[in-house]
Amino acid sequence: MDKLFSITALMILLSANASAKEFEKHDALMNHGDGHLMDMGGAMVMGQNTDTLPGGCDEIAATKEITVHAGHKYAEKFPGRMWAFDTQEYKFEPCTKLTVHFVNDDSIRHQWMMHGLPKYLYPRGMFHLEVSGPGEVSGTLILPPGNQTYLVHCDMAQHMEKGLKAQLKVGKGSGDLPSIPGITANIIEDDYNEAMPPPVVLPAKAGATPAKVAEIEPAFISATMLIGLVIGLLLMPFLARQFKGMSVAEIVAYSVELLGLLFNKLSTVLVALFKLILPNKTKHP
Ligand SMILES: [Cu+2]
Repeated sequence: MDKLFSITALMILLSANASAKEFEKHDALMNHGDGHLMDMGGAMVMGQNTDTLPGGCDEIAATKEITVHAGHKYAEKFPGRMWAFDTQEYKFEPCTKLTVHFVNDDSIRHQWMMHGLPKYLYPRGMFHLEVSGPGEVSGTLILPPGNQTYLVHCDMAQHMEKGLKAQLKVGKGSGDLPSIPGITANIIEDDYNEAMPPPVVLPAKAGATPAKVAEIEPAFISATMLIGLVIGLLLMPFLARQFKGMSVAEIVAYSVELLGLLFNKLSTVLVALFKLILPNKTKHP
């Protein structure tokens, strides 16, 4: 019993510890070469470059340091967004040596990932900072020359789409990227009006006929019923003539006789039809 109690207590302690992960400053990363640094605590730096000048830079134009936060709380001011960086736009002089201190304020994994850098200097054109759970990691790069806007985002599934997107302008930049929270319109705009949104009209393919909207028929008129009605209407004058001067009993008797005759004729026709359609095996040699 004592053993069971201590095991339970240990489990409670462990789970409490797991749910409230403490903020971790990842400042002792292992250097794996080629600007790739990481530790066992879920922190990573890729594309670190502290000293190689990108082509077209004669010297380091400026040395800057920024602290960037990522977290759910920064998305509260952006309707429909789940996560955001605390800043959505950064501007720097070309050839700036930039150190980014990336702080993850959430208990999940986030990244500050920059794209489109020269590939001869940055593996796959990326500079990448990553922290799992609350913590901080720092990395340094040297920005290229020229006026260019670079995408910064978190590459975890759906994190960018849900708001973790920013732009970094070197020099004058090269325009704005879409769907930057608070800066540019979303590519797919959400509608928060109470009224029903208008139906989505997809652009028609070349040569395709416009899709017809199916007309909903009243359910009480079925095809079978319609056929019955037509037959009834056609037979009415004939039946009216036949039934003239007959009693109800006579009408019923005559009708039954007529129906029997009709079924006989119908079955004869059907048999003949089947004989025509079905292959006669006996005729084969
Ligand atoms: Cu993320």
